[in-house]
Amino acid sequence: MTTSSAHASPDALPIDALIVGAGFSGMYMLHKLRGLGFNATVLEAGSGVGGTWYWNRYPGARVDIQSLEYSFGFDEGLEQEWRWSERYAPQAELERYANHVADRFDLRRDIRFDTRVTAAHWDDKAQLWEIKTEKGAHYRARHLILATGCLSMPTDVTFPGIDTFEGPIYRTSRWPHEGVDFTGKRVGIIGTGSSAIQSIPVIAEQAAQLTVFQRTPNYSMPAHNGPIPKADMDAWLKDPRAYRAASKDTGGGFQNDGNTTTCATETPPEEVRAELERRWAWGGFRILGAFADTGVDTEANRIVQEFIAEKIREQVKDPAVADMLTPKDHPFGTKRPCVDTGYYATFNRPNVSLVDLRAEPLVTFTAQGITTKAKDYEFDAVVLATGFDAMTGAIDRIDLRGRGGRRIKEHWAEGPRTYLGLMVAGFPNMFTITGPGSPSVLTNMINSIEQHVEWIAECLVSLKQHQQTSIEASAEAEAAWCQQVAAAVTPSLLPQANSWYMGANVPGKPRMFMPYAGGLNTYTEICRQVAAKNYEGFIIRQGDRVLSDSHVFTSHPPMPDIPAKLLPIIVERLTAAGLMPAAQ
Ligand code: NA7
Repeated sequence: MTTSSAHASPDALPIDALIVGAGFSGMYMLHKLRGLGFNATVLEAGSGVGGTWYWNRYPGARVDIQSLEYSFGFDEGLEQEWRWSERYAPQAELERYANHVADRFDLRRDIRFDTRVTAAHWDDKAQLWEIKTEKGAHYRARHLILATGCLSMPTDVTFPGIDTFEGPIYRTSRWPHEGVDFTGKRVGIIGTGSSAIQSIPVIAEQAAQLTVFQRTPNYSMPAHNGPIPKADMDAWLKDPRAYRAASKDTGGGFQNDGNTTTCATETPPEEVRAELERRWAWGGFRILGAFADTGVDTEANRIVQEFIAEKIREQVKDPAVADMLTPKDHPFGTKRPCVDTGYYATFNRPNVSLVDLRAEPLVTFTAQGITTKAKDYEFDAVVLATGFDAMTGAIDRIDLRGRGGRRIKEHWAEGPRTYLGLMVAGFPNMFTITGPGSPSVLTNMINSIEQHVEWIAECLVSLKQHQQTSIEASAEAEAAWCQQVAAAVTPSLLPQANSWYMGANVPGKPRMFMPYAGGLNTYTEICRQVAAKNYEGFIIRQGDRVLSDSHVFTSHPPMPDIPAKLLPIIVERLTAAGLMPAAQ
């Protein structure tokens, strides 16, 4: 291993780590490794840093976790010199923040922009990864770190006749850098997920006419964006370290006033109502944590569903439109809820209309617009807000081969299998940051990223100190972890929705709940235990020689406190899924 931070170039001597992606995870990974004396290079497909916040520059794009917490905590100087302008920072501010981080830590000299990785093959003889880029460059690295993002690869969704449309078609996730002026234009938008829900109110203010094509309505809560709440700002200013520690010590990786003891179904209705109102008024995700049973018990969940349906009716004047906007096919919180600014009220505007694609399916694009079973619509421009091949999409598209040439796509044919969401059996020295099997998208991503980066860095230091050349998840530990991932989600209502968490939005993608639903705090403790037990469940080698081959995974999270009412439901679901031995 080399210890200098020398400028790495293609075809040069092997580097310690090749990092794919210069979003928040790739940037912090680079900074962390450099500080520990490793040399690392980042390859980034885009022309700038920021990942999600580089690509998703559609109108209205902003973060849905309060910026005070959705920001790096690894450097106190950085923390002190940056002030967010509002509760939920817009994309441009987040991109500025990413650039500020890159400048402050002089990251760019080790990032190659406009460089897409197309292949990475493990060379068992050399104990190295051989990496190729779209432009034909070639790198060799001891470790391959996939910082490729969970929502970075748009789905391949297309529509009949789409090429015949004569106007421009914009994808929210690939928005032009120069922006788009919709003034006076007739615009159609397909999709009503988070990207659409954020962009619709902004596009509606500009466009002459906006037609929203909805297949499935989503739950959305008001952001109530504005200045950072005084109580949060004061707590943070008093002791940023303590504030961050408190955020990290939660299931979601952010402070959400989560209630883990009181059940909505055991609380007087007027008190339930008051609590939901209080959280709705606070805004964002806070309503998710109102009661301990809404994520598990159908009846409790229905109380929140009805509360939100009422809020939609209050905001949307036309009862038929309000009804169309009300979700009916999935429990609240089983798809990632949206956080909006004026979404529902936008449908009161005379220039906005809603089309229910279930009632009148889209038949084809035409030169002038879109034809549904009911009508021809004419547009000057169309926006596709149709989502992502989440969690595995960016990894799947790399020709990734591990030991014996085994392809990742083969290994993941029935769904992504990992150990701790960090490593994959048969793919030595390859790490995923916020990969499938880790809490990632169910949490504040930045806190999850910091935890992963720090765990990986510590692991690389340990290998170096002991002159070990490779680490790899054992197949047994991977299988055991997959069981824990399944066991963490099965008691909840989460598997009941056709969500991107389940891979359900991509035709042919295996159905499997991909993130770990046991909570960031629990997960962090498991990862800590695994490392402390000499990397339990990992096979560590020095060249061909196996130095440590713990195949087992014995670390278990502490049992959370669960209200007694929920225990029978949980046991029944785990038993039905074969994840708990049936009672004798
Ligand atoms: P989402 O949440 O996956 O939303 C995609 C939307 O596009 C959703 O409403 C889909 O309807 C719709 N869609 C997808 N394909 C089609 C077709 N073929 N026809 C009609 N409508 C379609 O992606 P976003 O980018 O909005 O948000 C992703 C995450 O980013 C979000 O959860 C936040 O965490 C941030 P469907 O529901 O499939 O019927």
